[in-house]
Amino acid sequence: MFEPGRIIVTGGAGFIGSNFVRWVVENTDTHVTVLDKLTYAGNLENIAGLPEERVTFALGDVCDEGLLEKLVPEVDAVVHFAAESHNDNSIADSQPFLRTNVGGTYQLLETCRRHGRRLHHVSTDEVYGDLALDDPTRFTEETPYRPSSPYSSTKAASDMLVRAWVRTYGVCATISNCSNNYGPYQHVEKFIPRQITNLIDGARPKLYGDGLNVRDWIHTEDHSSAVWAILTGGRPGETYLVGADGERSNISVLREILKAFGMAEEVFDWVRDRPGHDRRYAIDPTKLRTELGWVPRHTNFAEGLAATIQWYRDNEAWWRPVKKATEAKYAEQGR
Ligand code: NAD
Ligand code: TDX
Repeated sequence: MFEPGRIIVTGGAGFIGSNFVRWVVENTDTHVTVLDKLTYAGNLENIAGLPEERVTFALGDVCDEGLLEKLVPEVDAVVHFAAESHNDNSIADSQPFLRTNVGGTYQLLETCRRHGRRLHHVSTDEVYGDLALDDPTRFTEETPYRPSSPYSSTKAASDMLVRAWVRTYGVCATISNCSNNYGPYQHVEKFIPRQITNLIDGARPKLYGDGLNVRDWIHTEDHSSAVWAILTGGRPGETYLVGADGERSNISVLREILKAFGMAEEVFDWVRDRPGHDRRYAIDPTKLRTELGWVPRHTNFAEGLAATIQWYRDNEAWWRPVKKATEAKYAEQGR
């Protein structure tokens, strides 16, 4: 068992990173240094109120070699969430995705190599491309990489760098590839928060294409416990898939949200499909469950969704400042 006293969490002011930081503070004694550039997706509010003796904030870029040289030697491990994370943005402008997702992971690997520090690299199931709706199989750790979007191709590239640095330089690293997260603090550009906040605003939800695309939903708190299990108990050099058997079509998720708002199920707009839109993602989490004994806690999607809707109702001050600009960007894309 690896028991880190101090870790860096890159991207710890973003959606999943901040939920992970909160999980670490609540469930362990480990000290966290959040390293975050505070892009449009980062928000210090996400980690506000956490005890100062447990969490330190460092404003900076994962591509900044000099900064990593200062921070990394002071900790036992780095948990790497920082990324450009939104597919639609990657289609509009892929450059920041190449820079942060590929270049940032490279700098971290090099720094961890020089100082013999452990790295956990957080990645996505999107590196495996998509499955047909009627395909009985799910992604496993053996599925070949077949990314479709600029975003997923940069995440695939970053995974490949990690694997190469493990094999060639013996860097002590693990990788997790997780399915779609939902929960509090998710940016309103993403599917579930966008529809919830549209409805709060009296605007119509927007569904891409035919709405039959399937995503495999996991509550972000279950992703946090999985990352901790892999960081502390995973075998160096190994990849673990993270998922909670949460496959649902977009239209069925949207109908659940509409129902929660007491709206009729056809009150939404069909909008232009995303170019290259992946059809279906599905994770087989057997390795994580059997090897590390991980089990998800949020297995009732309806309950998790209801709590998430309530969170957006209660925290309008958190999302309101970015809602208008997010919708303006979508309007430009015809979505
Ligand atoms: P997010 O966009 O909400 O947050 C990203 C964070 O990284 C922000 O705080 C941002 O400021 C920071 N960041 C961006 N570029 C940076 C840079 N160059 N240097 C330092 N910080 C930088 O993303 P998220 O949805 O929380 O995703 C976090 C990680 O999890 C990503 O690596 C993503 O690929 C992965 N992931 C996400 C999902 C999902 O459903 N959202 C699923 C599987 C994997
Ligand atoms: O308004 C919308 N309407 C709609 O139908 C939006 C924003 C999305 N969609 C569809 C597209 C997808 O099929 O909903 C699905 C989910 O979309 P996103 O929230 O953009 O997520 P996705 O593209 O599936 O990627 C997410 O999961 C994997 C994260 O953003 C990635 O960071 C992660 O790697």
